[in-house]
Amino acid sequence: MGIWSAFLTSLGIIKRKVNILLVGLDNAGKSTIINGLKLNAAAPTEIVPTVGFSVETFSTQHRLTFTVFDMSGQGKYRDLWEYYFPDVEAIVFVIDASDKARACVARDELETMLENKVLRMRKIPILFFANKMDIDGGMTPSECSGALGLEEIKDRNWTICATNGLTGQGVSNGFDWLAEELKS
Ligand SMILES: Nc1nc2c(ncn2[C@@H]2O[C@H](COP(=O)(O)OP(=O)(O)OP(=O)(O)O)[C@@H](O)[C@H]2O)c(=O)[nH]1
Ligand SMILES: [Mg+2]
Repeated sequence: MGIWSAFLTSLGIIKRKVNILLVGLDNAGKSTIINGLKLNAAAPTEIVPTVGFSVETFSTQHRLTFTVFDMSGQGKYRDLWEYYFPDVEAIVFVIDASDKARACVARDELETMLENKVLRMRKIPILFFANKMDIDGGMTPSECSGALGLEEIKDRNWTICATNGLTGQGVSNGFDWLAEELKS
């Protein structure tokens, strides 16, 4: 960012742009959550499994413009996630709270991610969404946290919020937290 842009951003005249990486297993609800944040989301869009990745941009009331790299969670595409680690300021990791059977797979993917050389050097925050809170019998955020071993993450800031991707409930709480983290 040039000096002039930095000055205008500091005055709140232009919004600061931040890159966010959106990851999690396939079917977790990543694209659904992001679609709900887009301005034109009033028109229902059919969400299909993401192939590779897609890029979405949206603004919030936090004077930030988020560019979100919405990654596919399918096994064959998960290797793509790491290519974005050097260029993002935060990670959003979506957990399907109703999918207890695959919580261990999500934990493995999270551990692999946290062991990555670039991420070990970059202490960027991670926002976890315990999504599909509307489904009965699903895990609570604290159960998700236990299943994925989140309490073991000591080297960076993180939080977990319960969300409903279909209604957007809980999503703004998460982005409020992220905006606070990104202030500095
Ligand atoms: N009941 C319920 N269904 C949800 C919720 N969020 C997403 N879904 C559904 O979950 C399915 C998968 O959603 P996607 O947004 O495509 O999931 P994704 O994480 O982007 O999946 P990939 O692109 O394959 O990695 C869709 O049928 C959504 O309608 C939720 O909070 N509750
Ligand atoms: Mg998707």
